[in-house]
Amino acid sequence: MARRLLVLYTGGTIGMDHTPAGLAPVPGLLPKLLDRFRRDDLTIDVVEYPELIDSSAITVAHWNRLIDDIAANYAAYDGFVVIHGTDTMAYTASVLAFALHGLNKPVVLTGSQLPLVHPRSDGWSNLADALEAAAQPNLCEVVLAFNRQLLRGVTARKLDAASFAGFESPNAEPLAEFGIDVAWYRDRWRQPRGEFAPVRLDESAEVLLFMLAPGATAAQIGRTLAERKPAGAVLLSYGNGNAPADPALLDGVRVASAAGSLILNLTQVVHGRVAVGAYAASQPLAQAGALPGADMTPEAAIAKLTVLASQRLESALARALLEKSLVGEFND
Ligand code: ASN
Repeated sequence: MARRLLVLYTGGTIGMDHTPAGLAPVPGLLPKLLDRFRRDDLTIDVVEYPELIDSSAITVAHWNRLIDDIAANYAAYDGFVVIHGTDTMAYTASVLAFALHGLNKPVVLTGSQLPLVHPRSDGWSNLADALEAAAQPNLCEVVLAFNRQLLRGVTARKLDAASFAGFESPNAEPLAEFGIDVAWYRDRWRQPRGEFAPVRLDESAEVLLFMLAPGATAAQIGRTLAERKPAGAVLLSYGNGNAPADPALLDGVRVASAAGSLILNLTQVVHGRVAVGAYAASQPLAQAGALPGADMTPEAAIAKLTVLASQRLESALARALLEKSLVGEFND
């Protein structure tokens, strides 16, 4: 029987064309171009979103629409392809991975660096690989198909805006590589867990991202944390999770944590992990209440905090879940 795939088209460069203001999405263009992929063993339905966006404009409301569309069509399809701009694709992939509890089918995000209408577009191969992955019977996670690689959504980052190799998983291996033959690394794929039970996001939950820098930044981060007491915050510290023992920073982490804020300490370095205790300079943040985020990507951390905050869990449970790998976000 033919595999049934649903393509949700949200926007991005892949379906753009030149307009007087620069590249912009053109309604109707991409669904027509997708005709090229029709074949007997695949049924492909396409939903073009009413407002096609450059993914830099993505909001929590857009994420809820994707979650709702996948949930509403979950039983009717074998796999899903989300066509998305590259700028925030890693964030959306991460949000879907944490929100789609018990996912038992592939959800594959893709897009391109050059539009399909460009003669050298990378979009054709990305789409071909995404459709191939979405038709895999034993893939039950959110992944990203790009530049002939299949990456786990929660480990992928946009690291290059100037080449076709837009995405990498800095701390993880790919789940497949597409060549003349496809190398499906099935031993790296996650096993299905539990019943499908998607979580809708709380659009009012405040989740913030801060990056440390020498100078006035540390104290400013502390003051903002103390004032806002956000539902969640990611702090990109140095190296293996080190930070200055700045009294305003530590006080902000302490005050916000005591008020229930979930604060994750991640490193601003692309490769490697937060390891509390590797350096003495990692201890004060931990003692003030920040939890170590290991080698999670910042995108995955924002997504995990957004989904946990939306579930309104008791604080001890939320903190325990933050320290556990839920969908492959930690890599050792
Ligand atoms: N600005 C575009 C977007 O994220 C970039 C792309 O898709 N290559 O929508």
